[in-house]
Amino acid sequence: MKGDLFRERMERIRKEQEALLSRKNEKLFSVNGIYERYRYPVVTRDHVPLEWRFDFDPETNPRFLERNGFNATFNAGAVKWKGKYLLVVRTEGNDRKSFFAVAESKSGVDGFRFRKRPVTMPETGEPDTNVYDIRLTQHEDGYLYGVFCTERKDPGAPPGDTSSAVAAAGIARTRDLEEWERLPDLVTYGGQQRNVVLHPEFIGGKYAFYTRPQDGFIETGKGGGIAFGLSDSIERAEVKEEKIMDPKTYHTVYEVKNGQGPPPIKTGYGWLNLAHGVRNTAAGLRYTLYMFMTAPDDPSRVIHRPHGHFMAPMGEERVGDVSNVLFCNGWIADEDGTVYIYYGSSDTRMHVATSSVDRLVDYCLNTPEDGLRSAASVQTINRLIDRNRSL
Ligand code: M1P
Repeated sequence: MKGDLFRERMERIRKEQEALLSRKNEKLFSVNGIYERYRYPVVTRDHVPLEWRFDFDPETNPRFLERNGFNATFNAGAVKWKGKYLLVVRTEGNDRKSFFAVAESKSGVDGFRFRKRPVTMPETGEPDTNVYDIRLTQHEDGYLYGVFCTERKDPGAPPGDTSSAVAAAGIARTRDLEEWERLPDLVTYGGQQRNVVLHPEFIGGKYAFYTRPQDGFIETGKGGGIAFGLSDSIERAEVKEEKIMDPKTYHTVYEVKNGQGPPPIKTGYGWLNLAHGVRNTAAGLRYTLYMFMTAPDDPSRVIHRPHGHFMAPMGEERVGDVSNVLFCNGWIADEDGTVYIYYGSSDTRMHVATSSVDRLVDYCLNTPEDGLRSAASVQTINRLIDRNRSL
């Protein structure tokens, strides 16, 4: 009897997961024309391999119960690797701990399957409590780098405070996406760090980082804004000076805080940057994605700043563990100019949208800037109407 239960449940769960993993995705028509969303998320917690979740021994698990549950799969770094689209997914267990796990696909829009085991990320002398939100950079020095947030309990927290944490940028590198070499965490002097990204090229012979100095774990305080800084070394990375290149700004989509997304994409017009901006609302924080372009010869100088959000949560994206959040730390620019934008929704699941380098350049060059006042927005609309009426 018990053997039947084991077999029935196992077969059903395996079959349902296989149907999910082999489901084709469908590109949706886009009214704005700038990018296309897809019908289904590309990685969800239901994609996590059954071997990581169930004890397959009928003796020790006769009811085929899940032993190790997963809560969410989101905020993935991305890279094209040996012809496949790879996501290094923030995979979060029911125990709240997240770790990195590689999921690969041949198409980039469906068929993502996790590798056999999660990434074993080495630690420094100061163990990480939680690691997340990795940005992958194929650096011109020949390594693939992962820069991620490492979170540890705040040693200065008063007794009874079991929540305060300290965030810093962990750095690791690999040549094969199997074995990772952990390097010392990035040293900065502007407070805590999340959303740190390594620029793919040397700048004046130095490693360049996008940082986000902030006073506390959640609040940026007098910090905030995407900053840029240089380091002589990557083995002992240290940014002595962080220059704010994209400040948080009153009454924009990045009024409360912002953070660089994936490493920027190089184009003939400048570097395409994708970031997240955060504003406050009566319903809590709202995270949207926005873009800007930096100068070809100086990635710390913003030359085009389209107004408002580029993508905001829609439909089921709006709801999850932390609702009303879009977050992107991975995109892939393919050889044919297609750009795969991988984004997490509401700290719960991963999606893809596709665009092209040309369309994203067009968006950055031709979307009006934020005039920072309602009257300026009306003027912008009237200019467009006037042009259209003169046609
Ligand atoms: O919960 C929303 C996001 O919050 C943090 O981002 P930021 O540091 O910009 O506030 C991160 O924890 C991120 O993973 C999360 O999606």
